[in-house]
Amino acid sequence: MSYENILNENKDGICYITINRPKQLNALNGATILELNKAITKANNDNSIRCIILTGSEAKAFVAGADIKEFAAFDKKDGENLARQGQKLLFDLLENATTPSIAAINGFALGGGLELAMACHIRIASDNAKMGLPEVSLGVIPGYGGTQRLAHLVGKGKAMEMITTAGMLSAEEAQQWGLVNHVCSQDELIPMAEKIASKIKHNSPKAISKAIKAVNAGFTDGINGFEVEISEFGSCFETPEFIEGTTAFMEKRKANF
Ligand code: DAK
Repeated sequence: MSYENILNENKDGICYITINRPKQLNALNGATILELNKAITKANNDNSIRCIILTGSEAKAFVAGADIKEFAAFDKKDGENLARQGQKLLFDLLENATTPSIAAINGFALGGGLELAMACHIRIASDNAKMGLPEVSLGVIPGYGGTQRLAHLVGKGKAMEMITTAGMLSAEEAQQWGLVNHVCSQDELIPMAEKIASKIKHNSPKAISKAIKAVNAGFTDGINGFEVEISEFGSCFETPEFIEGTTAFMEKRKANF
């Protein structure tokens, strides 16, 4: 499949997706959201893919936000439609994907860009990265899940400060706040993501997908995460991967999932 706004490569069980609109600092327009939807859906349906690494092509930017030039002329209805469509097509898709994803934040992750990183399961950042939700400085609020996911990740008080001040965090501050798991140099960013992915690759994909579902359930209104955990835990016992995992342990060898 050919794309205009992203680069996509599969290698050794990892799907690399690189947002590639360097002249606009990788700002997310509607076309890019659709291409990301296609690439993520394809990776998620491919059993040979064990992890998705999402990054930006521009040394300076992961994604500098939603494309301001595109949404500048929107009215109330367009705004609501795009928020609903975008959340479904990209942000919820990523968060609920059965394949784990790592956001490798290589520069500015602002607005929709930070929202995209927050929809990934794991976030790491290079030391030049800058993160923020500057929407209120433009007269809007975060519309791709940012008001919810930021509070889940850093807590309500810090989320309120970040959103109302429209300020940016350095990579180091983002790590202190719990927004990213690791910080490294720019050169080390993709190797570090690959190192995490290679650990993921050794584990049962079925169990990982069930664990993602159970963790997410705890952050979903009206769903009891503990109940989902019980049911997903039980369903593991029906999987060939459970048999392989436990057999390998007893035979003192590495499991082959
Ligand atoms: N959209 C479109 N173009 C962008 C862009 C963006 N978000 N960010 C940067 N660019 C473009 C610039 O316009 C410039 O293009 P030319 O003018 O050269 O044609 C080019 O990228 C390089 O940018 P700069 O010259 O500004 O580069 P600097 O290094 O000087 O500054 C910067 C880097 C990241 C600090 C600066 O570019 C900047 O402040 N960018 C805007 C950051 C921002 O406010 N992002 C938007 C956050 S609000 C919605 C859902 C969600 C959202 C909106 C609607 N609906 C459901 C409707 C989300 C909104 C946001 O993301």
